[in-house]
Amino acid sequence: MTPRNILRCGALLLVAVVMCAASRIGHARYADRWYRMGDDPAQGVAAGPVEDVGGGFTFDSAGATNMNQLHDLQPFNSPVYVSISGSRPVAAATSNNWAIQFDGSDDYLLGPNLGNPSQSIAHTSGGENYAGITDRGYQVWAKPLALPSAGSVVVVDDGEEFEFRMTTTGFWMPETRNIAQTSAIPVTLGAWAHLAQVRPNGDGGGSLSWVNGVAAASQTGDYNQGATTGLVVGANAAPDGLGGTAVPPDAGSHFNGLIDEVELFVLGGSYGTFSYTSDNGYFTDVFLPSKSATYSYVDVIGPRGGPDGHNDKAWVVGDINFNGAKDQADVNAFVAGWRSTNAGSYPGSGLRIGDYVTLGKGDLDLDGDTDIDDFVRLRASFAGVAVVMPTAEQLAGAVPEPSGAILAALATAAVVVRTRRTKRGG
Ligand SMILES: [Ca+2]
Ligand SMILES: [Ca+2]
Ligand SMILES: [Ca+2]
Ligand SMILES: [Ca+2]
Repeated sequence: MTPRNILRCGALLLVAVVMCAASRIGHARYADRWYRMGDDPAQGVAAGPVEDVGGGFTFDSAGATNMNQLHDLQPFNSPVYVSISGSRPVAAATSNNWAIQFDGSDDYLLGPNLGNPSQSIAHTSGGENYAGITDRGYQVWAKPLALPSAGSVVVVDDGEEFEFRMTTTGFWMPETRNIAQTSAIPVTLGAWAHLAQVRPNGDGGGSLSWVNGVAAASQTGDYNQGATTGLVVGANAAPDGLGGTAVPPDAGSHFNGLIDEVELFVLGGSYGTFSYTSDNGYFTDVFLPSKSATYSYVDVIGPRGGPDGHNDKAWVVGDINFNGAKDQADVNAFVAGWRSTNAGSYPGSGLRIGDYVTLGKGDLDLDGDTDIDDFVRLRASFAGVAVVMPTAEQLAGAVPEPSGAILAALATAAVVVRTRRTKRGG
């Protein structure tokens, strides 16, 4: 037993029992890794070089000891633990007190990739059953302190399949395989940014990225199957030609700033379907609590049973104005947002994606626009709720073309519904 496992064994026994009792039902995202960058209860961190404390590695907090579920990261060239208790990414997440700072010169962390979960170390070592599971994603907080002087630098690179970069000109840049997309979202130095990149639904579901909860890029989602290049945090990952990871990473690829709460997760199959409103940590942890006390941050449970570093509060389906309730204001917001779109606001050739901005305009299916599909969802989510719903004719009148024919058909359906209700009521 390693020193790390001895440290953790007692503390996690209870957690493991709770985990067994807890159901995964209701959650989609299931964390395969959770790098808290010093906040694992068994880590024993002090400010200073990562290699000097807690056994020398930084701990994976997703899983139990001696189960082949924990895949720690090895530090190279002395990235350091720094206290963030005065400037947390999520102020209300008070169990988060440490992050790791990278010097932008040669610091990085290295561990096994998640890649395709069915080929990952957790599955092949028997730690998890990811048979048939190919969907995945990650989210991370990054606080850049300086832009690169040339090229672009990397916050996280999972096996050279999925990565997030930052450009010399100060824009976030998601990359899938070797295709990078420069987003329109600027980097703010000295501020925490939430980065998320998700492959939610097979090759056809794309590789989708958000920065601070806002759509950043949409790319195609197929893999290089069987990638053995590692997970690198703070620099670029590349194959070494021998089945491993090139070390040191590219000299110009090192991130200058803080990185925290790196979560790599699996999706699909028994884990459920990705949902932006429950699986994007910026939306659940920062955006929703900022809108209503109904959504204020509480974290006592997660997909593995215990706290997971994310708000337990769920968005009320149909709450378009985010006030915590379904009411007439949501319907009015839908009408005001009718036919709006975020087309052209982000790069890439993948599926159209939405975010809290489009959702706030009625984009209930989160494909970036507010159209007839969203109206169908609006009506469904407000069934039995006392509101005045627009008629399809009114929506059609808002923008007569090009949706007139579809709306005319819906208007007929709406009349039928009203008639039936009248009869049943009588
Ligand atoms: Ca942390
Ligand atoms: Ca939680
Ligand atoms: Ca509302
Ligand atoms: Ca939509």
